[in-house]
Amino acid sequence: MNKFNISMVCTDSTARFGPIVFREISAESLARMKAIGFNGVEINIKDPSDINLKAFIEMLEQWDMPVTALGTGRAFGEDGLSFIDPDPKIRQKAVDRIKQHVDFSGRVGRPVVIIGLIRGKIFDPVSIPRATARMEECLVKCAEYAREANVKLAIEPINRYETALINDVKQGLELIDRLGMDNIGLLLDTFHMNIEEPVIEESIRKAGKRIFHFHVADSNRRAPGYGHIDFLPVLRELYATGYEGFISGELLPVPDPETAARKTYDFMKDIFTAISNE
Ligand code: LER
Ligand code: MN
Repeated sequence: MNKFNISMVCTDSTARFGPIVFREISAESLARMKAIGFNGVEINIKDPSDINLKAFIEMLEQWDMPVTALGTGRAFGEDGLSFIDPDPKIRQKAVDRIKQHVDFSGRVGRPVVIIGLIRGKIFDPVSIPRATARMEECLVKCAEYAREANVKLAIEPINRYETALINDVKQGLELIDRLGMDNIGLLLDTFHMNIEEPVIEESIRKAGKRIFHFHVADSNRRAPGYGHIDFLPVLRELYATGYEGFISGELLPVPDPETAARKTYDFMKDIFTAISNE
């Protein structure tokens, strides 16, 4: 059995995206995570050029906290950049922003770069084929650039209430097959899977080695243990694929950030221990 690798998403105070516990990228946040037991940090930033890279790297080294993934959705949520925008200039800006994340990844240990809502929000079924073509064109540009930098991209299937583009593992795997690039895989998120997957464990098995990163939240997007997802078989299946990456908490800071973080760590650690002893 592998090591218990667990991280939490961390963003800055200007973020509009709700389900994040640590809302300041600071030594204090890293110290709080570390004290609970987390051994990595996932960073969600709008624009990598907002970050003082030298100070950031020093802080990570000081706390011995690797970056486990780079979230990119704020470029859509706050700057309106997406792979399916009708304006080709906006699509190019979205690709350029992902390239910046790839460069940033190259400086901080090559964590995966997440392709979440930057692919774009769409609900009208008639528009899906054209949107898919635009998304794929942008994805290929990003993946080619990332391949040169030895960085992986992780596409996250996102539930139908946020977009109609890539809702489940099946669609994610089909997309990856169509693009035929080795450095594109999946980020699976238990919150979305609980809504979209027929059987979560089966979908994890099918995704197998294509799982590049893993988000956890319970069915209500609270810390694991506060909802109805049965995490024991889910994690058992994840580890059975040979996954050695991080489990990363992306969830609501309720009832308060400290309790949500502790609950995530304690609950997942108990499950990891139970699986290790099987
Ligand atoms: C981001 O990782 C996520 O899970 C989505 O809900 C973003 O909209
Ligand atoms: Mn997620």
